[in-house]
Amino acid sequence: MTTTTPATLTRSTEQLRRRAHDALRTCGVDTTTLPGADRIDVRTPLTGGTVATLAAIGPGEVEAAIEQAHQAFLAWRSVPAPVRGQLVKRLGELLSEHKEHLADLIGVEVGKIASEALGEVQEMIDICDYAVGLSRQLEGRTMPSERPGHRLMETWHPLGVVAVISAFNFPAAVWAWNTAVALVCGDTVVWKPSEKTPLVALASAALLQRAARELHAPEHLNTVVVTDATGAAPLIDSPLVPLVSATGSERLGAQIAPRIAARFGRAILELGGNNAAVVTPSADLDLAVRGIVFAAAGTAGQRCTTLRRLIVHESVTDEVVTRVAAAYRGLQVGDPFEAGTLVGPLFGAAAHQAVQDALTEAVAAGGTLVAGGERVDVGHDDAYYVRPALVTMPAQADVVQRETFGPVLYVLTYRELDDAIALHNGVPQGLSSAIFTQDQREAEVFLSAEGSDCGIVNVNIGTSGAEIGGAFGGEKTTGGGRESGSDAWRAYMRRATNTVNYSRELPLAQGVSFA
Ligand code: UN1
Repeated sequence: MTTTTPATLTRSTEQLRRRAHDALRTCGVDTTTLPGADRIDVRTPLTGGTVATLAAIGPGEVEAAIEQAHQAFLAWRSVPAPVRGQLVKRLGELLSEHKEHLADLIGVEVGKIASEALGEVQEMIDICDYAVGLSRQLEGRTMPSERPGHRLMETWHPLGVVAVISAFNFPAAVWAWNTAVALVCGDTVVWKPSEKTPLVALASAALLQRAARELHAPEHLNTVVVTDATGAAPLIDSPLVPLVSATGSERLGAQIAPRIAARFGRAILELGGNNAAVVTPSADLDLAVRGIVFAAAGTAGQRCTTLRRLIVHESVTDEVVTRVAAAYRGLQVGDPFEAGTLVGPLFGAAAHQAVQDALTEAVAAGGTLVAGGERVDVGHDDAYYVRPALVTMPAQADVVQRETFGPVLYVLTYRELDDAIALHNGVPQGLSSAIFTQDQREAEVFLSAEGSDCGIVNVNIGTSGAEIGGAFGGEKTTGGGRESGSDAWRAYMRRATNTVNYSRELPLAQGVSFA
């Protein structure tokens, strides 16, 4: 692809490095004190330059961290849940206080625009609020016993050490969803952030540590392990880790799920998405276009919930394509710290190559590149900025079946809603989905059992930007896990069914007599 719109980035790697280190120090992190010998360079996608060098740890140290977390669990599980909630309350306050510092780190490490980086931190604050309330609502049921003088009930107990494995694109919020809930549930956490984005992880963990110290909570409730896949092996394999909550690619899920299953561990998997929106003839197109552009081009297409497929009724396809293409041409691509920028960098050379390969494959399959796809030169060879791409496709193609983690939106057309739903569900993944319509029948069909097969099904909003109050996750190769709100907390606890006999008899269930 050709290069376009030279817009030299005035910010230097050195300025970004200083910005990151200031934020880290303010959050209480000393980056020189991590153990281990292997060094990891943290690069900013803004320039491609190195902003920090950290020590990586190996499997032995990860195992030690799990052991410490297990010891912490043995103390933490006996602290009353509402008291555990107080720790999460303090964490939420500290996150609010340091909102801008954390957002700065996300900006430097991931390349999110300021508003989205602040939004990610807000999501962390929101889940803390949610978890504080939850700490007084970890309720079990009481069911009628079939036997006289008996009570049948369920109690929920802390589970143990939770391994949280998070991806580069939400380097802090996904940890917070898991950890705020895990902590009030009485669990402890060992967190492996992407080794490419460990800085905001260290800062967030330092804030939690400060909260724990202030409230005299046990040590080692949450430990960050900066390590690679080899180092992280004990998180997958250790019997001291009853739950692994992992966010990443479908490939990652396929590697770790059988290992966790082999030891009868639990997994919450949040893997690939290939999210689609159906646009029907009755859709409010002003609203639909705004929703589509944010969902497809926001975060430079690097959310698991990013809109990747548009399934448009043939009567409105031309108009939708024209309007989305026009909106794409108006998007400011470049320095994410610059006011007005809506699309920051891709996360490195591999991400850029994946986008270019997908576009080549789409065109070879008969697709037409209507807008975008070209690299934007900002004066740094190792920084990869692209204009969001819009591609019309004559029919289904292999490339449309895959998640390409960048701003590529494929457009397919349909005639009957049933065909749209078949196209929609005809991919391996099942995370998020949307329909734009003003026809209640169409909306209800999409929401029904015969409609979208995804974990998130929206009407008249895009596929991304879910609130923390709902359960978050998806079906099929997305992995089936649920995190965040609603009753997702139950996965972080173990259930005990209790039958209590308060009579003087011993009636057996099912009327069995044994005498
Ligand atoms: C992710 O990309 O892994 O719904 C998480 C959203 C955000 C979370 C995305 N609340 O887009």
